[in-house]
Amino acid sequence: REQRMEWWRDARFGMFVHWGLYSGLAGTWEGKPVGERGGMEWIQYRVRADTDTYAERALPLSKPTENFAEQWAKLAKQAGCKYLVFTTKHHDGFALHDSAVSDFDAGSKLDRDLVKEIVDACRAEGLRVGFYHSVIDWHHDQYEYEKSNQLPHPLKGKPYPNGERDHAKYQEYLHAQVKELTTNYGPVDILWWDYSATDFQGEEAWRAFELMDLVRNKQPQVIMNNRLFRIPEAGWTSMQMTGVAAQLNPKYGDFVTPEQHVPDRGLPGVDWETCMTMNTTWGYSRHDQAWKPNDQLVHTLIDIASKGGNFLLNIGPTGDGTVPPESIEGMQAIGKWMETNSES
Ligand code: FUL
Repeated sequence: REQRMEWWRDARFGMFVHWGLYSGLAGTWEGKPVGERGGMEWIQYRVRADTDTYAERALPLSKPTENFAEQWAKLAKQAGCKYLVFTTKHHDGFALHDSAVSDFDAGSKLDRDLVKEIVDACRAEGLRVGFYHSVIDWHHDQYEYEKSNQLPHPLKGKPYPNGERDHAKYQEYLHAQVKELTTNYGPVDILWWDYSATDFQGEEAWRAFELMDLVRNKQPQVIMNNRLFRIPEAGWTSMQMTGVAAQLNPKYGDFVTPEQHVPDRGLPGVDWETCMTMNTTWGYSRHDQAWKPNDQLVHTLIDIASKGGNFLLNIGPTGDGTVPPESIEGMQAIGKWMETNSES
């Protein structure tokens, strides 16, 4: 473990990318803003749309340009990031790769393999690559929302449209897609799971240990976060982790992920990575203009690095993959600071 963590501990800074069908919708539903603030990658949930309606509206708006991936990778490189983590699938269930087990994927809907395009672009820039993969899946017809206790599903209170569900079938599907992702794209450096909400849910809801073994067998060097579990002894390592120092048992993952905040005194003895947005949403919204000033971003990086953590800073590109100008400027400001202050 010490050995495989080495590059990650040195890396300090990575770029997070949230891109999916929500990006095309841009925080807008039926011509109206869904809200000015907050995670617009959850827009399907926010408006309570079923998958067909959501996809029908989002798909025509979600078509990446030919060289979108190079732009992301170049930006990351320029900013001084050592790795890039992107959404292979978010909670809406749309897979960015060409999946043999799904027709709700980029292969079927866009005739593209976006995972391959992004991975290739990252490698060309010498970046390490991470897959954010949501175990929550609002689209799958056998996914039991009760298993991820945290959510009323988009059709809350209504019975499942097609009768009883068999969650084991969803688990098969989840494992099959993760197998594709860890088999067909060369080395995967990080598996960034998202997420479990209740204690010990990992096993029951996702067959989490088996899932981790599958990944570890295919990718012996991979580093995984611990979001397949929420376990008392690890603290609430996702979302709102407060000052409680997480005692991470390695069997639950390699690092913990404070979200949108920096632990006051760091987390001594634990590998951690703060992930953060530049405005208030992970997925693109044209309505969110609450951008953090560039110098604040630089200071956050310094703060995190001085406390021994990593910084995973998010961009939310538009439906065609374009990075918002404010995000480009923020990333470049960090890049400039790094250049001026690096030793070599
Ligand atoms: C959370 C998700 O629910 C958000 O949409 C986002 O992806 C964040 C990084 O993780 O758990």
